[in-house]
Amino acid sequence: MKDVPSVPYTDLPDLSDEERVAAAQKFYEEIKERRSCRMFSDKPVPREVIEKAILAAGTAPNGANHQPWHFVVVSDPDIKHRIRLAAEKEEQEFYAGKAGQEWLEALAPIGTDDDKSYLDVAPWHIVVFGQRKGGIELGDRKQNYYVTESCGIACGMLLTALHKAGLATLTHTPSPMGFLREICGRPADEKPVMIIVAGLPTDDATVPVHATIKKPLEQITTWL
Ligand code: IYR
Repeated sequence: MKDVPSVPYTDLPDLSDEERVAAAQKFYEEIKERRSCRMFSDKPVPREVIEKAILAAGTAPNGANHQPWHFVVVSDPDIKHRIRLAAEKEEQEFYAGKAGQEWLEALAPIGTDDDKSYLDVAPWHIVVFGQRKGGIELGDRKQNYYVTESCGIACGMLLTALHKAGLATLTHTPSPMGFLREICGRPADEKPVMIIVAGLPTDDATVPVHATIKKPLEQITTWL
């Protein structure tokens, strides 16, 4: 490593091996209860929860530390409704055949359709944009790197932070998503990545059994 200005790396918890295993197990037990929720209550959730979750997402590893993301947080019912209508317009075509038979068959056990009424109901939409240009200083127009990967990791951390705060979430990816740029007033060099819908589930919310089946460790790992 070259000699660049540096600070000590000291803030990792000092755990025994047993404590590490227990901590990893505890987090697994927590995060395996995360679900993609499509049945939201309109119960309000404080803005501070969303702010802190976005701060957590903003610490994600990313290309050259340019932090190539922007989060548009929508609670205005009119804007949420515009997003719903535009998303449903795309989804109508998608489910009417644009997706193709194989994709529609893959989605059948999840039971999704073009009704996105939860977009009106949930208190928060977090629309995530990847910035092709930017840099660390406000107003920078440098090239950004690994924008897709960086935003993907940030979205994962955002979902995790929201789940830990007791919120239900949904990653919603209408296709194509260009309309989000216009509704959210973002520039042409930003690419919509996904909408993260956040709020509380209805009292009688359910999730498809299909979505609860997770591959075992042996199937998702190779140890060399
Ligand atoms: N965006 C659509 C379709 C959809 C696609 C995938 I891949 C999913 O895992 C779930 C849904 C929709 O939201 O209905």
